[in-house]
Amino acid sequence: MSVLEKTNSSALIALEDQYGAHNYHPLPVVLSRGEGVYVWDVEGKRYYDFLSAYSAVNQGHCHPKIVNALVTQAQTLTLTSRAFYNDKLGSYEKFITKMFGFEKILPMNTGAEAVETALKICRKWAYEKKGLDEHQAQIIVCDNNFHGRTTTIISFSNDENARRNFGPYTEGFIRIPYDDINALENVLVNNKNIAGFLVEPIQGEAGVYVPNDSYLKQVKALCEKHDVLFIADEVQTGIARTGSLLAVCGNCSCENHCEQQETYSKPDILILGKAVSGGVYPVSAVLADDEIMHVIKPGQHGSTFGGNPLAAAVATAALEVVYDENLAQNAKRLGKIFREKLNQYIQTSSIVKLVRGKGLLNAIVINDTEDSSTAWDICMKMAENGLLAKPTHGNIIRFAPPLVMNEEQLNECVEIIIKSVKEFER
Ligand code: IF1
Repeated sequence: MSVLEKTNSSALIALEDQYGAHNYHPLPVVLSRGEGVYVWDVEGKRYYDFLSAYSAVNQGHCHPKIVNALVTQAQTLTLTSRAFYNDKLGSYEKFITKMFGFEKILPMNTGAEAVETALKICRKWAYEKKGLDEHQAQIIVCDNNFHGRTTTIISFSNDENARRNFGPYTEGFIRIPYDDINALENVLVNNKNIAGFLVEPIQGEAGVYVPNDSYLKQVKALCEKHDVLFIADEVQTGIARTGSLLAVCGNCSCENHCEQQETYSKPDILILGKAVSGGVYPVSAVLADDEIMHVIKPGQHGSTFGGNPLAAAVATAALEVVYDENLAQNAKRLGKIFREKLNQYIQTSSIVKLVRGKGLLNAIVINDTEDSSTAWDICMKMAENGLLAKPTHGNIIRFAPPLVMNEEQLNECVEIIIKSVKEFER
């Protein structure tokens, strides 16, 4: 590119503004390079990435092992469709099922597709195994859920901005309060047509809500008792983000699947996305044991790209990195330090109300109204100071750096965050 062709941030933002649909409101930063915990904008300014593409880049930007797998496989074979076998899918399927302790995987591409897949499997299971009457199956979901943006998924959202004027909506969902085991039991006892319960082990978009320690254990027990499938959406919380391999692992921070752990609440259906590929390529997965997965027969579900050899090679490498670099343990350790340091600051702060989260999925709540611009303004200030994060709602800021961060970097980041927030103290 010649010097004359080089464009700056504002010109690139103007391009997107003119030619792209306005379905996002990004921070005005134009990124052109990433490495590990860092990204650089087109002017060459370096930032710590505290969003990690919504927890997709857990392994860090452009991880050499993952990129190498991508390049090598891209030069060999990328896509065959599932009309034929390919030589990468089977070994990936073996690897990921062993890693997470399930008998089968159904490979897809995006998180929303994987959620849709789980809903279809759940309904079919309910009719063919549980014996519900046709068209009667109901799936329980939670208030303030976020599971993606398809027409069915937004049908059971209560975020008016996400769902208004996209109707008519898909039927068959019952919404209950999150982290409320009595509400779940109440529906299960009074409704015989329940097929499953779809839940985020920690609610991300809602503002990083960590449920009661015993919630998921109780959910599992209740689902078992009422012959209902426990479906965990770990698209955002999975792959070491919360300091364990999965959020349903509870307080165990080993990178292995260890079912014997007392804190483990094994879902009947596990939904993964985002960091399955380290953010290098869209890869999602639905995992379940045979008796559930067997309800899907040829022609009943699939996707042109799902399970392609490029995805299989990339995902295998990305999941290996979780073991290679002890990402769960690192997330657990650094997350504790992060919350400790911010809690210390909060003691004397009038602008930050609290910090909450698990592992390296955290959020601070700003002492202002939901419709205020304070969180946005703080994010702009942090960007100026070299750290990128995005508000979720007007008064909550989510912090989710790549899990390959070290303690020294984390300390520097905490300093940037506190220094930025301080300018808003009243
Ligand atoms: C956007 C939040 C994150 C998810 C869970 C499924 C999906 C997601 C638990 C769908 C996706 C995203 C998508 C992103 C914003 C975002 C998000 F702010 F909404 F909460 F991650 F933090 N289940 N989450 O969190 O996965 O189809 O997108 O691959 O821009 O909509 P997808």
